[in-house]
Amino acid sequence: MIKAVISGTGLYTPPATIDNDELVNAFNAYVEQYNARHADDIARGMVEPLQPSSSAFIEKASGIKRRHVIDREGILNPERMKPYIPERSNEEPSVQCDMSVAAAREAMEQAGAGRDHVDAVIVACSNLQRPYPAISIEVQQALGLDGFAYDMNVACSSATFGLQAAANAVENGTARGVLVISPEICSGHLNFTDRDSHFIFGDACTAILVQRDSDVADGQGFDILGTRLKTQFSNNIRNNFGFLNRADESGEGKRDKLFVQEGRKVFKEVSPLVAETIQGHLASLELAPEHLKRMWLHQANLNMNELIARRVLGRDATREEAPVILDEYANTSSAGSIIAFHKYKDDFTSGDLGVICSFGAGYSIGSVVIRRR
Ligand code: CO8
Repeated sequence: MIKAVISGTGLYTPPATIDNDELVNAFNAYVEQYNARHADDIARGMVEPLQPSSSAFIEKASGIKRRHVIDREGILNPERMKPYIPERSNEEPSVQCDMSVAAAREAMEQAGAGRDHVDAVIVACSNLQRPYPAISIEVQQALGLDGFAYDMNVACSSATFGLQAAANAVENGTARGVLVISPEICSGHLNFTDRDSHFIFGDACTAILVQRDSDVADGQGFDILGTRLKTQFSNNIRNNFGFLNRADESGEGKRDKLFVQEGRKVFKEVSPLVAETIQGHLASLELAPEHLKRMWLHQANLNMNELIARRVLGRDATREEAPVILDEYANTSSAGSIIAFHKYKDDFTSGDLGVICSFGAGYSIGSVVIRRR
């Protein structure tokens, strides 16, 4: 029987960063300009004045200190408040293809896998820069791979859902080696003029290579012991951007065509669901939380992760048990838990157990239990 193994991971981090003070300065300059522009209507009570943001609030409410972004200048320009990412011709690689190739090459190198060992590419992320042709097929060509490729989107859980699809394909023999790549350009869909959410997201791309066990050297990589996915419909994280927008002009430019959320509700509703999903998943594998060396959790909010880890373990988790990368990267949607895994896995020795767990819009939760070979 074929078993699926995570044999390598890769990460592309955009070089540009924005810290909280820089982001807040740009936001507050925008607020001042807006309020000055609408001074008369504000005085007549016809327009609500905008409130300033604060770095202290951002760090306390979320744990985020800075974020990496594809473009800094456009986001920090109070006249613009969105990234500037120039369009490319059809003859050039797309932005998401470039990010994907960088992360995928690192994953293949780490695994020691050549092109002959990889025959499927899943690009799994929250926001795809075009509907077709699939970004994954472009990546497949750029990497010189045979086989097949497809894109998928389950918001923050795209990478873990992609991991289940990859493990299934390897175990049932429809693929030999599958790359799951998450090129997250969250800055493209973040409303930088919205005080409640302007600080939440950053950009990054991760790649994971899943291979059949017989292709991976003994003692290398992580056995996938099991995957568990859970979805439950909610409007609390939503983005109504889509191909039907042009069919009703009245919706153009409205707030709901970018990321919107009820952050408090998400926090309250998702945290217990995640803890239950991890506990149920471990129990189904006849494992207990104390068997885990590490939880690589989705990186949206530090307080949320501490609460989830406490619920799973029955006590506070240490930073070694539940590593944090959101201080440096902010929420990179589906890339977050994989960045944590990529950066905090090298101290594992044979037999050590861990769980990768994502959660987010949908709601969607993905749990992947793994064991160092
Ligand atoms: N500066 C200063 N004060 C602020 C700010 C600010 N920027 N923002 C809000 N406040 C004020 C509010 O006005 C409020 O004031 P008052 O108490 O007087 O009413 C007070 O601060 C508290 O506000 P909140 O209750 O909103 O603050 P919270 O403590 O709940 O923190 C968070 C807000 C950080 C958003 C928190 O609720 C959170 O992180 N929740 C979880 C969210 C989450 O995990 N979401 C997952 C979404 S990601 C996902 O699924 C992927 C989607 C696809 C990606 C798309 C890319 C763009």
